[in-house]
Amino acid sequence: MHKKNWDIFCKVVDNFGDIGVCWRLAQQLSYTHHISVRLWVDDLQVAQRLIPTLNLALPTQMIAGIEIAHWHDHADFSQAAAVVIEAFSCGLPAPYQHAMQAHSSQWINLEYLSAESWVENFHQKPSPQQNGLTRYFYFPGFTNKTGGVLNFGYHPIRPVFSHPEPPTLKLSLFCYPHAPIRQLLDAIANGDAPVHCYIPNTSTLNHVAHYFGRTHLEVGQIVESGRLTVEVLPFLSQAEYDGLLAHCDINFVRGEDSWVRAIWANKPFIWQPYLQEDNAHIEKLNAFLKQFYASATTETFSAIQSMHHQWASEDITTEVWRAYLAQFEAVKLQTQSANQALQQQPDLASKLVIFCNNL
Ligand code: TRH
Repeated sequence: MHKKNWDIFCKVVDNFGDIGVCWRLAQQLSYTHHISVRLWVDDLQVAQRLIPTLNLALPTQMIAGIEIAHWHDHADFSQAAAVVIEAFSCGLPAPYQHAMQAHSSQWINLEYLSAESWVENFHQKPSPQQNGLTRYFYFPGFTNKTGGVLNFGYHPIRPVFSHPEPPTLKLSLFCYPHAPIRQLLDAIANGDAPVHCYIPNTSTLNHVAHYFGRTHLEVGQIVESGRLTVEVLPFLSQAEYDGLLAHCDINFVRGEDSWVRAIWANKPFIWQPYLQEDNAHIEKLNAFLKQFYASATTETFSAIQSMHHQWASEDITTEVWRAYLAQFEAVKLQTQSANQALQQQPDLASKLVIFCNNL
């Protein structure tokens, strides 16, 4: 029997990953584990981009069986849950911590996903706090000794496309603005295979517009260059974004949540890790590639690695894109078998529930 009431605290630091991960976790705890979840979010506007039915005027509201509460200084923090998830070391309000003491709540700090080996040593480690509470570190990861990978998939909603089934390779593009976007588009335009590229409307769209010699691009617009066709999509709901990943043959993803969804979409993907100091993101990337594609042949691994390294280091050449496509069938098979292996392990939410029950 598990503890039935959980609170998740989510601070939107930048981008969409903080709320992306927390919203998915909240839904999986609720749907699969029948836990009553309250999700505290400090920035409802960002949350609304992923959850379009969210009402910005309400301090608290129920969506898909989850209570979403606006986290601000004057919110009512008097009722602490049995289990409290602090996402990505976002900090918990002092009055809420008092309520946790009175309620003997469990305190879990959910960390970022990484395939690096040190994660196993820090996963589940307790950190006693001055106020008598114990905060536990929970590290998601790809091995049995880590916290697992979040695996809540929506029944994907297919976005509305202008060209639902182009007779070409379908690609989705979601990346950070410093990625070599123009070089990638150029490599595709000059490549051998025709590619239809769906791009949801984010801050990178102006780079795409510049590539086509325009000041901006509108949602719904379709532009072409050589072998490349670009279709601009609106920023999608999270469920529709999953639908886009399922629809495409190759997905360019970033950060944490879209990366995980690309893995579960079971299609070849190129992951751009969140930029960190001292090239820590490259170490994270290398650890993941080594772990995920461990059984790939040298040739296939090298094509995957070169593509990722160039994408992360801001320079893509036509040769690397060609080499990647030449290995495409092998990359597909490797991705599918790595996906299957990962599915054999318990997912993050299930492991988290067991961990909290056993505390
Ligand atoms: O937005 P991100 O770059 O988030 C990042 C990372 O999580 C990073 O690790 C963290 O440090 C930083 O935030 C604070 O990328 P991520 O994690 O892929 O999150 C994007 C979310 O947005 C994901 O849930 C998918 C969703 N999404 C949509 O719902 N619709 C869309 O159209 C697109 C492009 C994305």
